[in-house]
Amino acid sequence: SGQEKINTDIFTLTRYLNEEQTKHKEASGDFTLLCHALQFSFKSIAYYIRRASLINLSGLAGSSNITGDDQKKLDVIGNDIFIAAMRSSGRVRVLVSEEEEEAIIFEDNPNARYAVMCDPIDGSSNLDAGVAVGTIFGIYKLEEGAKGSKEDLLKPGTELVAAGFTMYGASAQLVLTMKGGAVQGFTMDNALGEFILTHPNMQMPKKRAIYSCNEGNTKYWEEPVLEWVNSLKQAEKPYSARYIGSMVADAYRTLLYGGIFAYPADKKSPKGKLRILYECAPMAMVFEQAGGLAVNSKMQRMLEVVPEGIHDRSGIFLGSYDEVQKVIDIHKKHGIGA
Ligand code: P6P
Repeated sequence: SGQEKINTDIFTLTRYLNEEQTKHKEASGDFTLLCHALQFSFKSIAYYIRRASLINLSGLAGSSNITGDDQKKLDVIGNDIFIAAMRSSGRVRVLVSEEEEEAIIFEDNPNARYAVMCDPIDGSSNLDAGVAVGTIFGIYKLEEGAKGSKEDLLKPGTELVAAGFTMYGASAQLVLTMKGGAVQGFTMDNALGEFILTHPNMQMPKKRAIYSCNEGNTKYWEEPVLEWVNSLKQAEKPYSARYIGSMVADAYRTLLYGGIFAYPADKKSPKGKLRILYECAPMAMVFEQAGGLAVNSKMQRMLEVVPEGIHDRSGIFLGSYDEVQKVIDIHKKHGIGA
């Protein structure tokens, strides 16, 4: 009939989560309900971010969180939305948020079996400039009867049951992966109010001449990092530099196009800047399951790093397999790493 073929078999996140559950006969459905609450929090945060400039939410909230960052009103709202969604899901026992000094234990969910780590609005310093920011999350399953103690929280990323992020860009993009599963990319359809599967089974390019790091820190970098960056600049075909300064935006571009994102530990930040539990580990899980690599500044596999505190930081190199391997090889020459 010449009429363009319209895809009527729309695959929503809701359908994906329900179908995933049927693959696990023993599933109680708790994880599915938790993910529906997650999905709602992303939609709600996206709404406020879209309206921020209109209703002047983008100004300072006049308070600051424990990491000393100036807290934007949206940070506070994003955090409150996320806490409310996790609490009301009834499936979360304990929540670690970048905005909360202590873990939040939901005493009204005594039998809940999940711990959620999150950075409700990562990159928020860019909000006033309209730069894409995002929510990063990781989900751990707790032992029976766990109370959300420190031991329950200080886990390696290898124990994550799911992880991902939502980038609030031109449209809201959600990237989600479950243990041992594929990396699935969804795009928010604002008309339907649904996340639609647009990037099934994401696999990263094995290499790509794009590097992403803040070269304003060059003065503080260790020798292997300096050698690595210079090798990219002096390559026969020099690399392109792309740095947005919002981890979720830099990570999403790296996941799609390939290349490498780096925030090395350096003389100014010896432990690195990005946080293990709700920035480095969730991103490392996504990137590994999309065929990439993620290591810290000691060239240890990022997913095997165990934090000593819930806000511990780490250096990180995150990207295409061959690009991260280059970093590992150079560090090896300097006696660092395996
Ligand atoms: P810098 C944003 O504040 C953030 O936590 C990440 O989203 C981003 O990757 C990084 O810090 C940017 O840090 O030092 O380059 O401004």
